[in-house]
Amino acid sequence: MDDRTVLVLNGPNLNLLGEREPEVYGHDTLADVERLCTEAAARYGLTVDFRQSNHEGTLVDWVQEGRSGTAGIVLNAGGYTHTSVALRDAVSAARVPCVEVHISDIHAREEFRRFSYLSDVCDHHVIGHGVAGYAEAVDWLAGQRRQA
Ligand code: CA2
Repeated sequence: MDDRTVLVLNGPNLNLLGEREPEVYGHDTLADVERLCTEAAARYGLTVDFRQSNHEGTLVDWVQEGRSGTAGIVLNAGGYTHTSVALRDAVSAARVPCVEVHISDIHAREEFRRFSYLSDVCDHHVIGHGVAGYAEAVDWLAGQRRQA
């Protein structure tokens, strides 16, 4: 990875996207989301490193990997959003901008989804815009580079 790479990280169960709960998460698969991110990044001459894991420690390792020397991190931490101090600590150690993304509007769902351990350590948030929110996150990171 280098400073033209956007690291896009997806947490638990996001590999199931498009298979269940289309009324909440839509019909796109994670492969579709990767394509969306890659296309958005290409408009700015950026590349995407797109990953998914169901494991908290793996996500922590990946945030640490991308914490410097990249164009930034887009993070949909899935269920770990609402539980993980470890992921929060990893994000707070990042020296590159981090964007929290959620496909659904976590503030309009069950009470337990309303709190995010990541919200105040991320620099920007795209919540409830469907999978298009990932492309918006990439756009925002590209904008940050122009301002730097
Ligand atoms: O809205 C989001 O993007 C979430 O981060 C998705 C997580 C959920 O735990 C968060 O509260 C909000 C869950 C992703 C699970 O995705 C599934 C996709 C299809 C079928 C079942 C789960």
